[in-house]
Amino acid sequence: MAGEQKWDKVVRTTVWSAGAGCHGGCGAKLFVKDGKVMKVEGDEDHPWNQGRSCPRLLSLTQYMYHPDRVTYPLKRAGERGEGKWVRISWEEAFDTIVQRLTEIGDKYGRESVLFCQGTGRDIGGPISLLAYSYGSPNWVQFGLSGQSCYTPRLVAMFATMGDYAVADASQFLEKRYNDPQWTPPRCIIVWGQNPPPTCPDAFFGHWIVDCMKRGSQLIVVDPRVTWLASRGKYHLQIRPGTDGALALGMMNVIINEGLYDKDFVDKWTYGFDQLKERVQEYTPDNVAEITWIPKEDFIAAARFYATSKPAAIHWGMPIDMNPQATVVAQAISHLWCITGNVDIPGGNVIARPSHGVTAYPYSTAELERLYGQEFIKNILSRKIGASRYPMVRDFRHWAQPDLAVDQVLSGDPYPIKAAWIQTTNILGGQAADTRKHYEALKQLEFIVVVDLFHNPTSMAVADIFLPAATFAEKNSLRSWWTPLSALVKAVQVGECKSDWEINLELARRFNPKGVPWKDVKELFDSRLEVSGLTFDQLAEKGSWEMAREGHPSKPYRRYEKGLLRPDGKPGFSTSTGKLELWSKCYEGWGLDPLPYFEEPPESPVRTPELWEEYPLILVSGARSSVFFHSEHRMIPWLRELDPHPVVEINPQTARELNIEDGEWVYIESKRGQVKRKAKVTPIVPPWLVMAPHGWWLPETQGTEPYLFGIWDYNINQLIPTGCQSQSGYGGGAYKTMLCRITKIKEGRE
Ligand SMILES: Nc1nc2c(c(=O)[nH]1)N[C@H]1C(S)=C(S)[C@@H](COP(=O)(O)OP(=O)(O)OC[C@H]3O[C@@H](n4cnc5c(=O)[nH]c(N)nc54)[C@H](O)[C@@H]3O)O[C@H]1N2
Ligand SMILES: Nc1nc2c(c(=O)[nH]1)N[C@H]1C(S)=C(S)[C@@H](COP(=O)(O)OP(=O)(O)OC[C@H]3O[C@@H](n4cnc5c(=O)[nH]c(N)nc54)[C@H](O)[C@@H]3O)O[C@H]1N2
Ligand SMILES: [Mo]
Repeated sequence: MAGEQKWDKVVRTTVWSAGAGCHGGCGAKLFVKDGKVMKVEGDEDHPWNQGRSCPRLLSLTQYMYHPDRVTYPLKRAGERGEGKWVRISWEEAFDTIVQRLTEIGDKYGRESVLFCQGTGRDIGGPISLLAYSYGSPNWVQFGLSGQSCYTPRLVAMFATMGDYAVADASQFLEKRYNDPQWTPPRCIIVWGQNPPPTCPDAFFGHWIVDCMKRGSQLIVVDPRVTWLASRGKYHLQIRPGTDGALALGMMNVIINEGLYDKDFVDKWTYGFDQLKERVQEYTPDNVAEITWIPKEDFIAAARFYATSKPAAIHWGMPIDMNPQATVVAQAISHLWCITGNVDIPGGNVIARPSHGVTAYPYSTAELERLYGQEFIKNILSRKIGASRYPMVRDFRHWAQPDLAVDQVLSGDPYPIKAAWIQTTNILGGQAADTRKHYEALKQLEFIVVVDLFHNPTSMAVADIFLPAATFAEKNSLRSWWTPLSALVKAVQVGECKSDWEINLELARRFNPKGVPWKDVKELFDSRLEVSGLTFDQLAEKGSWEMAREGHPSKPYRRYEKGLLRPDGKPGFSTSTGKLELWSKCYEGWGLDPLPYFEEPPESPVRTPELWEEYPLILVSGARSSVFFHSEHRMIPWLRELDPHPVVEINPQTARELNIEDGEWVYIESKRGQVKRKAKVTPIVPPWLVMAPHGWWLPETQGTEPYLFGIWDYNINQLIPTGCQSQSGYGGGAYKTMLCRITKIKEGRE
């Protein structure tokens, strides 16, 4: 092919949403020939991934052009669950949806429609646009018990700091590790997260490895021996759900030994004396007993963290799934506050939407302007959970998921009659208590699913199925910290549309006044106005631009420069202007303003009689490095790497139970049982088993009653709902249940 132009074009874009699936935000190059993506590479010019790409990105073409992908709108032909569908046009789909949702809204009230999303892809914008334009306050991550992903961390940090902070691996700087402003953290605590195989929340595992190459030493807090744990200076092998006690115990050591940053604490924090008093209850002996970590280990780790400035903490979702997650996250954020590791190079830096752009309207003022005061009042009062939980009422616009499913079933205080399901596989992995969510969804009169493939949820309950685009097939916008990024459309597949296109069209039909934009690009341009860039300009820059020097979205030490507060004064964006170790917000919500520890709902300590019958702690859902939640099981390259629904069992435990590696077993709890293939591995301690979530078998029968095998394999059947803490956010028991393992006898499989 010498001299011949091999590709028609190479499109530089941002990886986010369907395809790879993740929250990542990598830069990618898509090689296009004859209207098809032929090859994908990580973009070596992108400061975040610097050319790297994950297995899902590398298999993108298998995903985009998969024979099972749904590429035009469908209408259910037979009964729900029969798997009979007919092709319809977009026009018919839109007309039917508008007609049905209008009828239901007129009869039962607009709040009777749930707008359900999954994890944070580029869905927050389109789905809130649609829900609010339609007039429902019930935008919800349906099934995610306790809203326990990310939200508890966010609220704890906002309550403490007025902002959100992340470990600084130089990601805010274009030159990255070579930028002279940056210093590597001397210590990084990796707390309940396993970043190398995952791509969690706009932070990459390889950043930690890059920091390690530059001298960072690790403290890893994880019950499993992860790759990073095996390379840590300290590995604190914690009993799941006891992280709050550990954080308080570490503060006990740091404060009582005088290792905190006194000047910083005096100048910039509020409530230190009360915190000091509170941590006295958490003596090293108590904490060792609670957490099962030898006290010498966490004392040494606490000393190391406090004396290694700059030090950073990088944490994960098991914190959000902790009982009292908002309290645990508060305690962990106090660690960087009392050691003065706030917004300094190599510490925990404040992360704000790049250039001040928000990809969708979410401030109350903006929402009021678009949808009117009456509607905002409605959100605050009618949103499910708002009247029970002040935190749910005031922080973010989500409805509370555990109450939402209960309300579908009870009709109390008002009926729920329809659901719009977009970017979530509720029955295939998001929801706790799968059966309860199945019963609830089955009751609804009308359900739309917007997805790329059929899955157990769409098969069981969809009336209309709308085909969504992958990231390679759409324009979209991302301002999740820096850089400000564009997703740039490279190709079209079938009749698929982006979530933004679908929802903009429907939103306009429901509320022409609230939707002034003629198309998605015009909407993006209006969101981008504060950056001085248009969507096309951003796309032309290779799809990203880093935050600009002097802007509040660019570190460091912004609290000294008056860049954080609306009044332009130095300090933090809290009511006291300080880091609130005693939280005024929590106090205002009727919650304890200081952190404390509470046992998980089921545990050897809280429910000892249950522990006798079910003597293993069940952690579910540690991430697979090839799959994203319930996705990608149909992608050949990925399935080959992770072929079976497994359960990790320690060799000693397996021996006691007479179980060999690779044998099929039951995981049983008081709620039921699922099948798994034993993976005998010393990664887990003898008292714990770990079962990945999101398992269904796309190669098997999708129709009722089998539904691709969810009743056999979906671990979420063993996870209860209703464990949200007093705050309403957090506490989903996905990591802290009790179970036992039994061998599947001959003939029973
Ligand atoms: N047992 C257990 N369960 C868990 C967890 C756990 O740790 N343990 N983790 C929980 C957590 S933290 C989360 S966030 C949830 C996640 O739960 P979900 O977000 O529901 O997970 P996915 O399987 O990724 O489901 C997404 C669905 O949306 C489709 N999809 C993907 N991208 C797009 C897109 O851009 N547009 C559209 N329209 N559709 C798209 C996919 O094909 C898939 O069917 O799962 C939770 N479930
Ligand atoms: N490849 C891939 N990447 C993903 C996802 C995916 O499905 N696949 N999902 C995305 C989503 S939505 C999320 S929320 C993130 C989640 O990603 P992470 O935050 O990394 O969450 P997990 O993988 O569930 O758990 C991380 C580690 O915490 C440990 N752990 C379990 N329970 C506890 C506990 O009680 N305390 C402590 N200290 N540790 C515990 C587990 O052993 C595991 O090694 O990943 C995102 N990235
Ligand atoms: Mo998540």
